[in-house]
Amino acid sequence: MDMNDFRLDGKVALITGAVYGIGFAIAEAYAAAGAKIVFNCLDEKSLQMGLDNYHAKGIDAKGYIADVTNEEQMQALVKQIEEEVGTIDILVNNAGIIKRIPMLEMSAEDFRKVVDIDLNGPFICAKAVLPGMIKKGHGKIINICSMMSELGRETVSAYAAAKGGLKMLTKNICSEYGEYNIQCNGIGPGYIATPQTAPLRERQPDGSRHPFDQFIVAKTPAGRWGTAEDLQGPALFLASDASNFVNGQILYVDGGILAYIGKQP
Ligand code: NAP
Ligand code: GCO
Repeated sequence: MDMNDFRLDGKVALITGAVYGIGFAIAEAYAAAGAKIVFNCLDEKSLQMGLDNYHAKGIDAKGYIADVTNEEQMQALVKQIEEEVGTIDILVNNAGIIKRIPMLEMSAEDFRKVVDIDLNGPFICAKAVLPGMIKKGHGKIINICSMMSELGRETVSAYAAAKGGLKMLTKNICSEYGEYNIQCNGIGPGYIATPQTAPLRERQPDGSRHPFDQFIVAKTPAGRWGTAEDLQGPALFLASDASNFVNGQILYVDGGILAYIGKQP
């Protein structure tokens, strides 16, 4: 076992939407392991925020404005990265949104928007990077799935449908491109304290913890919300040569919540 197998020296990693949150934490870990970091975002404001965040951590990241749902933009972005940085060795499909709306109140447009970003986006981005990976003879694609790739809950129908689909897209990319030494795996974070879940952790008017916050902590054997940093080790493993025979798997990083039926009331 060579511990250098966990290094990413000289590798080019594109982490979509990695301005803050989970994507940013994964990029930090990859930079520490030697990777060149590239991220995309939706507008100038996010681009500057991202560059400032990376600069504050001493990371020389390159950022570009491109929408993961726009195939033309992502194809052009990948070509620009290949010219300016190098062929992409690692893609993390991190960009994603959630809309918490009961199905009967959710418009088809809202449903489509969530699926477009959370499922079509990863398809578009994987399709853009695969040719370069095939040519190079190796590649790593890591899809940020969710516990909702396995479970449903009220108000997240679009998100669960998209993340369930992302689990199967992960298995299909594995099946179709494994022969080119390309590994495609997923990470399924549990409940992680980021801006995306901030509404579920808001203090109540009386200062008490949000009922959902209390529910999740009780349902999680680890007895806490996850942090974006909890995902760094698993993400590094799946991006490194240490996982070259791991393909089509979803690695749940959830504090044990998926394994646990919950305490008797
Ligand atoms: P977040 O804080 O909301 O960050 C998501 C990032 O994606 C934002 O920077 C967002 O840009 C960007 N983005 C959204 N749509 C985009 C598009 N069309 N093109 C490019 N970038 C886009 O989310 P997070 O909590 O870090 O989650 C990151 C990923 O992990 C998501 O896929 C999420 O579903 C998944 N996940 C999160 C949790 C959790 O508990 N937090 C658990 C499981 C899975 P803006 O800043 O412009 O909105
Ligand atoms: C929700 C949460 C979850 C988490 C995550 C769990 O509203 O239930 O946002 O969906 O974001 O996906 O793995």
